[in-house]
Amino acid sequence: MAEERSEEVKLLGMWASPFSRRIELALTLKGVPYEFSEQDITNKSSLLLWLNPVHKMIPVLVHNGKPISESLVILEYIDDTWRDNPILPQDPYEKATARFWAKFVDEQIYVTAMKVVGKIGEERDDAAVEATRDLLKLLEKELVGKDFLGGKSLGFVDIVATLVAFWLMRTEEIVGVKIVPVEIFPEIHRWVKNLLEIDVVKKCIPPEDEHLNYIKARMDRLKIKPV
Ligand SMILES: N[C@@H](CCC(=O)N[C@@H](CS)C(=O)NCC(=O)O)C(=O)O
Repeated sequence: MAEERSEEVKLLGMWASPFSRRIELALTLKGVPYEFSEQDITNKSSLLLWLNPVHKMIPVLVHNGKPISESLVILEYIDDTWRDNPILPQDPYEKATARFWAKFVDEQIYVTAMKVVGKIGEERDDAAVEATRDLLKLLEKELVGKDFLGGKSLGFVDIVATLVAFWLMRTEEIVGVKIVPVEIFPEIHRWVKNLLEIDVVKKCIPPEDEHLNYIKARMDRLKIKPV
């Protein structure tokens, strides 16, 4: 009988972080057991600083003692290491396209939306609501005729864009403005419904009330006023 290799998979994360949640989603989708280590990002542990000395951020995945940082890099590592339920397409062009949209979500949508929700030392920027919508319109177009950004089933870009569905769209209530109104973004709303029909997704998103309280407390702490 083949001997089963014991693996250590540990995730340094934070329950309310969309970056951390996307890693939990990928691991759960692939059925990889892991240990979760909740981190206080306002008082970083020496373990986190040691494992991610460059960015000093969660998430960090530790696989058999080796740390991997940056959620997009971690997702690809997970897909390369545990081959069941692939999240990235095999075709090189489709794979490059998925990476392109994932970067767009993190480098454009998230960065712009943070100007609405606020970051330490930053004033809220009202024009950012419109700027965020302009970017979301590009994602809206990508969803026409598709159940998921990955096509017929949940894929890499969907996992990355859960940030829009379960962070950005949740903040609307607190920010006081509909950033993603259904009249302008019917495809995005249809996609969120599709996501919520997947048990693994439901299992891996932060509980709504606690999450809203967390975002609100953070905005209060940063003295960011609703729109
Ligand atoms: N580009 C990073 C972003 C991760 C990130 O923003 N993590 C936040 C929590 S949501 C963090 O650790 N913040 C601590 C800090 O900024 O010092 C990734 O994709 O992993």
